[in-house]
Parts: sequence; structure tokens; C-alpha cells
Amino acid sequence: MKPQIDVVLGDITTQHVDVIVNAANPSLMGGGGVDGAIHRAAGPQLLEACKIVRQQQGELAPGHAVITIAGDLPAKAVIHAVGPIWEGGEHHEARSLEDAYLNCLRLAAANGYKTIAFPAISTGVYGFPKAAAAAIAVATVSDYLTRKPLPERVYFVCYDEENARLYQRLLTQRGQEL
Ligand code: AR6
Repeated sequence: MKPQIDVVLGDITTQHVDVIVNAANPSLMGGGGVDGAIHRAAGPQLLEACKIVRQQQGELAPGHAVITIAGDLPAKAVIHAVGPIWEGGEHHEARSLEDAYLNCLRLAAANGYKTIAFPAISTGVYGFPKAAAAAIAVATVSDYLTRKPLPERVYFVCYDEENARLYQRLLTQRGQEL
């Protein structure tokens, strides 16, 4: 079966999916960008949940991910993934970004979730070049979905048109149905 991948131009906090992914930082204590938007929309319960995870696990290394409740969001859960900070490309940034996507997919599957929405992890404050990040995201997710039954459907939620165009082009190249 062909992997089901869609590109959405919009705000990830409004997505009616099982899981949305947060581009978090190692502290899990919130921040700007999509992290700030998710915490604002989810309400204080999300920060409380993150504090508990933080107490149990400490800081989250780049490439890693944890799952929490979603508070007031329409999604059922939030997966907080830490992407790499771009340092020029010679510090395993690509591998770390791939790991972040893979760990999110694995966590969603382990919790039985069928639909998941990703933001363009690391392409804001963390400075990862958008085209390279989109290529990693599409390749990692497409390859995963061809091998595993869960999640069944992935949405790349792009906040800006540049990212949306990049993802659309990559998926078209891969022969996906958009
Ligand atoms: N919905 C979807 N995408 C969004 C939204 C939204 N509501 N808001 C922003 N984006 P960033 P990073 C896009 O900076 O680069 C935080 O402070 C944005 O346009 O949110 O991984 C954390 O606490 C960009 O394409 O995350 C960390 O400290 C993408 O989301 C740090 O930023 C990621 O941008 C993480 O940096």
C-alpha cells in the first residue's frame, strides 16, 4: 500500500489528528515558535505533564522524543521531539533530524496512534536549511511507512509557503498522492 502523506499549510495546533509533534528543546519547558504555540493552545496541563517527564528523564538529547497528554488541543497526544541545532552540517545534524522523525513515528505506533502531524522540525530557531530538512523528513517518513503498519497517515503541517512548496515537490517526486 502507498504511504499516505499529506502536506497542509497552516497551524499544527488546530489539526484533528491523533498526535501532533512539537519541535521542543531539551528542557521540555516550552519556548517560542511552534513550541510556544502548542503550549498556549494546550493550556497549563501540558507544561505540568512536561515537568513530570523532565523530572523522570532529565533533559532530552537531540534526536529523542517523548509523549504526553495534549491538554486542550484537538489532538489526543503530543510528541515532543528535539531536533538538532544547525551548526554547518558537519555535526551529525542530518542523522539527528532523521532520528527525531523516526522516534516520533515509533512512539506514535507504540501507543497505537494512526494519524500524526509534524511541523518542520529544526527549520525555525534551530536554523536547519529548509530544503535539506524537508528532504530528510520526506525520505524518513516515506521509508518508514512502507515498512510499518502504524501510523497509517502522516501530515506535514507547514507554517510557511516555502516549506509547503518544498514538501509538495518532494512528495510529487516520490510519486505520492497529495
Ligand atoms: N504550526 C506549524 N508550524 C509552525 C507553527 C505552528 N503554529 N509555528 C511555527 N511553525 P521552531 P525549531 C514552524 O522555531 O527550529 C523553540 O523555542 C516554523 O515556521 O518552532 O525546531 C523551542 O523551544 C518552522 O518552520 O522550531 C526550541 O528552543 C518550524 O515550525 C526551538 O524553538 C520549526 O520552527 C526549536 O527550534
